Amino acid sequence: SEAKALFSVTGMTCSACAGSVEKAVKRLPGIKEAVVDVLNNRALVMFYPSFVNAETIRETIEDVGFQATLVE
Ligand code: 9UX
Repeated sequence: SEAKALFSVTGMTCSACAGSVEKAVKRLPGIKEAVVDVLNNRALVMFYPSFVNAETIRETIEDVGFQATLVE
């Protein structure tokens, strides 16, 4: 089954920032979809919990250079 995580991501100031976050998250194993909304500072990720978890996704976003917190 799949799970969904919504993150608040601060520091993204242009659409290329959002693209970098999407690309990094999608490189992780077990990601079904990642959509990053630069205007609302949100990243929505659908994933398979057998392969990856929300904390790993959050750390991946931070590795790109943005602060990320799990919203729900
Ligand atoms: Mo846009 Mo984001 O020029 O780090 S890519 S601000």
